Parts: sequence; C-alpha cells; structure tokens
Amino acid sequence: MTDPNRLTLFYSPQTRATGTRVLLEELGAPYDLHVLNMKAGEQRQPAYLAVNPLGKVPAIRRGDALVTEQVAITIYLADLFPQAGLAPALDDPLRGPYLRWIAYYGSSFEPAVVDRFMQREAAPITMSPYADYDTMLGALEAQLAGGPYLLGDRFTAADVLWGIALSWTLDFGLVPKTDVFVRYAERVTARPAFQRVSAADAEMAAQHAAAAGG
Ligand SMILES: N[C@@H](CCC(=O)N[C@@H](CS)C(=O)NCC(=O)O)C(=O)O
Repeated sequence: MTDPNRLTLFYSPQTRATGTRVLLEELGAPYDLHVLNMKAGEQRQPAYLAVNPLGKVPAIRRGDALVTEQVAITIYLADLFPQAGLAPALDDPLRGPYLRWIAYYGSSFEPAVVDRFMQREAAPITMSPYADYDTMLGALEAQLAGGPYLLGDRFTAADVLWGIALSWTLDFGLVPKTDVFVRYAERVTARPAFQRVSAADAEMAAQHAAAAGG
C-alpha cells in the first residue's frame, strides 16, 4: 500500500528546487519526484498552477499538506526528520538564530539579489526590506566568517539553503567572490548529497532541453 505520508517534490533541475532535493538527500528522507520541464513551460500549465498558483518550484506535498516557498520547506522538512539532526530543537539556544537566518534568506537576501540582477535601485532604506545591498550582505558575511558553518560548528538545514544559494549567486556575479563566501559555498557543495543531485540535474536538464527542441 502506498504510504499516504510519502513526500512528493515538484521539481525542475538546476533551479531553486535543487536545494530542496539536496536537503531531502541530506535528511535521508524517502521522496518521489514530480518533474516539470520548465524549458517546455510545464510550470505554467493549469495542472501545475493548481498545485502552486505562482508556477514556481520547489513545492512539497505530504498527504493533504502542500508546502511552497523554500524558507517554509526548509524548516518543515528538517523538523519532519529530527533524527538527521539538521534542525536545532525548539529549546536549543541555536533555534532562534537558525530561524533568523533561514528567514533572512527569503525576506532580505532574495529581494536584494533580484534588484541587483535587474540593475534596479533599491527602495529608500526605510522602505526596503533589506536596508541596502551592502549592509544586507555585510551582515551575512560577518555571520559566516565565524564558520565553518552558518551557526558555527554545527551543520544544519540552513547551510543547505545558504550554501547552494551562494553557489549560484556567486556564479551569476550577484555576490562578490570573497574568501568567506567562496569557501563556505564550496564546503556545502563538496558534500556527497549536492554532488549526487548536481550530476542527476545535469543529465535531466539535457533531456529537458532536447525534449523542448533545444
Ligand atoms: N518564492 C519562491 C521562489 C521560487 C522560484 O523562484 N523558483 C523558480 C526556479 S529557480 C521558478 O520556479 N521559476 C519558474 C518560472 O517562474 O517560470 C521560493 O522561495 O520557493
């Protein structure tokens, strides 16, 4: 009988969903992939818009519970598999900082890098969700400088989110290649879970490109 609590990850290779798949691997969680060919525009077909009206991945389904947004998904999955030890417990002193930096990713970092990518001026500092780019990035760099991981010695689900985000934003030239950022991203992406998913992604992306006619 199929397990009603089995996880399904709505997925497309080489996207923000890659980080979710890496997290599932780091957690040792069983999951099914529901793959969308974004090169063929499947994320904007009615079938997927019924899952996530934004047409964005990742999304996770477990029974009747549908979770979208990387920040929510990261917290949800790491808590669902506590035996993996990737989420500080509710009464752990690291719990607050852990949540802070996961939320920082969605609330401050993402809007800042999108503005940067678009070469758009930030809103005035009092209106901007991230103050200004240099301040936002400086605070992150100061936190990572303690190392080796975001919260110090302990590797958590927050590192999966941040290590992969920094890896692609460094590649896109959206984050300066300082030692702190580069070494941190390398530390996370050198792990076997990332290496496995990245190899599978390259293959899947090539198949999608071929199926979509280039
Ligand atoms: N707010 C979402 C953003 C997810 C997102 O931007 N996903 C991109 C993939 S990198 C996407 O699905 N883009 C497809 C499209 O908009 O056509 C989250 O944090 O999960």
